[in-house]
Amino acid sequence: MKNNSGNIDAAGHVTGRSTYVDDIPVMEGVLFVKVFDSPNAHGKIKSIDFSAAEQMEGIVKIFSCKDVPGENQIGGIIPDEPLLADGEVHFQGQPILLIVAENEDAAEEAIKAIKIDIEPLPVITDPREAFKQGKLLSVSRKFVKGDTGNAFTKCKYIFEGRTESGGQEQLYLETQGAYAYPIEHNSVKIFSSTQGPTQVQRTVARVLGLGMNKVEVDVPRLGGGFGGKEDQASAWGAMAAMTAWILKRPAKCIPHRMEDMRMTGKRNPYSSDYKIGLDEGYNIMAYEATFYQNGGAAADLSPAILERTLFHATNSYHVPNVNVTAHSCKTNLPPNTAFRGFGGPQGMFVIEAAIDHAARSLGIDTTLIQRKNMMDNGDEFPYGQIVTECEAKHCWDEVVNAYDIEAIKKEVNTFNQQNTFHKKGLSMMPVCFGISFTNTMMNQARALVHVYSDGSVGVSTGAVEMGQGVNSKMIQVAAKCFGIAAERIKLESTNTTRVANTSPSAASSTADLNGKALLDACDQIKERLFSFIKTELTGNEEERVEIKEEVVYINDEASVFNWKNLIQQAFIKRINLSAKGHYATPYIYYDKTTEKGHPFAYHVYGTALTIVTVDCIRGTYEIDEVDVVHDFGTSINRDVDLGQCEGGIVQGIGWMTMEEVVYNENGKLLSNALSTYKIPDIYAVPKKINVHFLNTDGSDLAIFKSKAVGEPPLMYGIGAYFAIRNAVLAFNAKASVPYEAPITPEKVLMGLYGN
Ligand code: LUZ
Ligand code: MOS
Repeated sequence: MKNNSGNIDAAGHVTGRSTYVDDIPVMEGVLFVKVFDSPNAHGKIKSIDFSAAEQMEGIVKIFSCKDVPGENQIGGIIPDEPLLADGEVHFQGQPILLIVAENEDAAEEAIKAIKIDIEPLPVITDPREAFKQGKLLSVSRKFVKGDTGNAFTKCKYIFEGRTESGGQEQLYLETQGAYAYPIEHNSVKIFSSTQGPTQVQRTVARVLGLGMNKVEVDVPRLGGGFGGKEDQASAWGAMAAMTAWILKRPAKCIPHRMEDMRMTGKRNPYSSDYKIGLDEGYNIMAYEATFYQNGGAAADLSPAILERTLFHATNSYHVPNVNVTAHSCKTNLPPNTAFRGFGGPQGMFVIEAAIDHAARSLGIDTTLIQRKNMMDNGDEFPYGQIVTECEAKHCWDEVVNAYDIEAIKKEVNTFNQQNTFHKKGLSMMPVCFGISFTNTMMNQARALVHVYSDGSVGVSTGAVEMGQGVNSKMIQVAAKCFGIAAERIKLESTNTTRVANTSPSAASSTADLNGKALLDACDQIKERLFSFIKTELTGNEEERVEIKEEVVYINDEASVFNWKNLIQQAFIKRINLSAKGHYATPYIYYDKTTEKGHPFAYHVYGTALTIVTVDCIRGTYEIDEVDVVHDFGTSINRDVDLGQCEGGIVQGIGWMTMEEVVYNENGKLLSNALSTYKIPDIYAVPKKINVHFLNTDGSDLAIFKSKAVGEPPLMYGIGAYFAIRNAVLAFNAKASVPYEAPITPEKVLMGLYGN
């Protein structure tokens, strides 16, 4: 890895040497834990008989909710979710029993011998139906700015409609899982595939009735998280830990792909109503929306996701009058959860649909309304934060210029005139995404740095490496601060004993929060070293000291000291070479009673132009090109940032086009394997992705002004939906294509040949 680019993990990944939870050598006597999960989506457990199963060969123990030593509760935000079902089941796939066996095959055989009698209760899968019946997971929320009622009376044009957006399976390459073993003093150590080591620690402590200090969680790295392991890794950690702690043997709990897909929650589907009002100049004067979030059977992170939907309900637009409401609806599906974007994409899809609806009805270009209403510095978000360092128009205009959109529009029109059975469509998708956890408390981080006496450096932070390249960025932060080579620095695993009370690696904020905490730790050590040089080595307090490429410069002149011998000298003189850093994002606050405040450190901006071709005989489509101008600030690692951008775009396109999560009316997941749930493969990705780095400084609240990049690019994928829809309408101008995502080839065909 160079000091300013590349990914430290790349070689390990391509050679198969990177270590994941299931690669950790296990101790002798390791037990395997399998979950017996509910076959019904809603019902009362009348009886359950596992006596025969428990007698089978290789079975060590079967645990039910009665065996949970502490609290049978894993709900993170709201305590509404048992670890093991107690009396009732609320979704298919809900864990009921833990089968502990000497090997996995034995556990699988035993599961077949379990008899359960469940009295069925009514199953709800639709969020609007749940809302009608008053089944809500948390309090509803409403953001209000101005007065929409009054504004609508003055609007020349008003459009109302409804949208649907589907779920999305995180489909991390590595499934959920944990490996745990008992340690002395009644404690337990867990290796977990989690974005939130502290979440796992807290949940295990609660389930075992222990202090958090008796639970150590270690995370080597993840084969992807995408939000699916922000909260939902805790159950698997608790199952492994409970087994290990009670039976005093090591235990592993790692579901297979189909078990993972069946038992874990996904991106929240949304059903939404909108009303948009424009004046005669096409200025958006008022916007109202009601969001019905399909939360599933327990709150999980849905209340926080709901909030972010409202924060991003107006995307990159300045709207003077806004009234948006969101309901988190309780259904009999696995608890839905975080997924890259965290409710933001769901909110943005609705206003983009509303604008498209208006433009189509008025017979004007959608881009005209979009550009005309783009926000700028000094505008106020509906939640009270004032827009600053705004790059919305810059990104948009640079797409228009750099990729020559007028020429592309002409090409598309010419193509559509010359071709009967292939049609092209294009769309512009602006994105404005707020960076910070919306829960102010979570915007804090810590780091621990040891400089060893030989000059090598060990770094621990709360950041979890899940393929996003955060370890590379952390090494860069330490290398840059100390002025030393990246090779000198080792990034340790993420561990709750070394760095406590961590926020999950989420909200695109991991590099900012942990990077700034790390910088604080490195700065402390550097200060001690510099003052040591001035007082002990040169005796001159006034001197200017710097370390560049491992050489110590005094008043801009190279000295006899380099990093290595400086550290040796400092150690001999008993200088403290370790430091703990802390960071808490300044300025941010939020008042939930007024729904106003300044929740975000800064915003990330960008715009994507998407061009597609639809095969009007087969209903299939190809993404020809996605051209992006993205606001990275001053990127510290262009390789990693570009990878995040491309990956986000493809994942967003998958959500909007081919990824279709299907449950039947009994709450059974039908898209339950890789054969029935399709994500973009190498043939489905855009033929070209161009990413243009906007030329800007970036925010001081971003680590070295390198802006957060994890989630914002996902929302460029929304553009694919509208580009495909536009191509369908180019074939059949009377087509009825409801604003329902994903726009699968089936839906395209219905649009092409419907009335
Ligand atoms: N997780 C969370 C998130 O707890 N709060 C957030 O605001 C958030 N945003 C994006 C992704 N995960
Ligand atoms: Mo997330 S959706 O775990 O940042």
